[in-house]
Amino acid sequence: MTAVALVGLGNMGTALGRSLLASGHTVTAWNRTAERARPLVEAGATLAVSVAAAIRSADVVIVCLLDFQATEDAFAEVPAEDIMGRTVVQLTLGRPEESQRFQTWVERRGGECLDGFIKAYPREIGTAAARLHYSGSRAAFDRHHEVLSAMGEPFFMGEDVVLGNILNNAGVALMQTVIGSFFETAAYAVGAGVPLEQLAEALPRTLRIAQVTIERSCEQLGAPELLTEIAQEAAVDVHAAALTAVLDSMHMGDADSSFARTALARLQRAQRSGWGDKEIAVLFDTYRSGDDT
Ligand code: FVH
Repeated sequence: MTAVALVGLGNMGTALGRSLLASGHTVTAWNRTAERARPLVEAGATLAVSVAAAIRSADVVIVCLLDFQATEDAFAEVPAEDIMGRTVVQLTLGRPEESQRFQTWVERRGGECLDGFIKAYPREIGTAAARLHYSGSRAAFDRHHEVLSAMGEPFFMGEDVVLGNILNNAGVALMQTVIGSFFETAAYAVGAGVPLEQLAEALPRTLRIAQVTIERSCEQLGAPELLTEIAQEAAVDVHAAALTAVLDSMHMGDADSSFARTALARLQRAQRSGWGDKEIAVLFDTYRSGDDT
């Protein structure tokens, strides 16, 4: 059993607290709006009067606030000696430089820092569906494996906080783009009469094909000789012809098609570069150049 301080009791912080209590750890929690702590206190946590008081009661400090400005506000009054010898696990989402600055802040005060990324919704925390990626202090990760495991499967990415942060940002960008594209597609299909239940059943299956494409593209990008091979699954020309037909159909209705049009522009750019008979992984270079025409 470990004494944990939990800073931030929003939707995610509260879920983290519940999973820690369920695993037998003690939780002393702080939230800017004390009223919001009530559900976790009813579940067995102790409410601290300040961030510093919560930290002093614990070996491990878990932070889950809206952003790093909120972290700065919350930690402004914490004396350096309260951080000394403790592990601070920062689960707030932010920019790479913010993660790095926070790590430096903790280490200068004699603490160890882990920057973590939550790959789950609050309802999944503490279940097998939740995975949390960590970077920063390997020693802290190993020492507190039991606490970290209470929240979800812990996965260590490396000591470089910035790389962990960037990988997480890539995941967030991918997720938001996929979801945006889902709504665009749903607006088209529902507007054309497809029942929502059929949409809910069929579209997630397409994500499986997207997953295979991501895995295969990573494999090909890691072995550039594969990129020059003639496509064996689906060539850029095939993707472009399919999406052109889809867009013709989408344009018959009123729905927005900006995601699909952007995707087609990329495929056409690859065709202009002479890559029409290659696998879709060749698109990577069109994104690296930063020119989106
Ligand atoms: N919810 C999710 O599914 C995602 C999953 C992936 C990771 N995120 C990140 O987790 C962080 C917290 O997200 P959240 O969903 O818990 O957010 P809220 O429910 O809005 O709670 C926000 C907490 O932050 C406190 N807070 C905000 N500003 C300040 C401030 N200036 N000083 C001190 N605390 C502040 C807020 O306090 P209060 O409004 O209740 O007083 C909440 O405790 C986030 O980084 C996600 O990207 C979640």
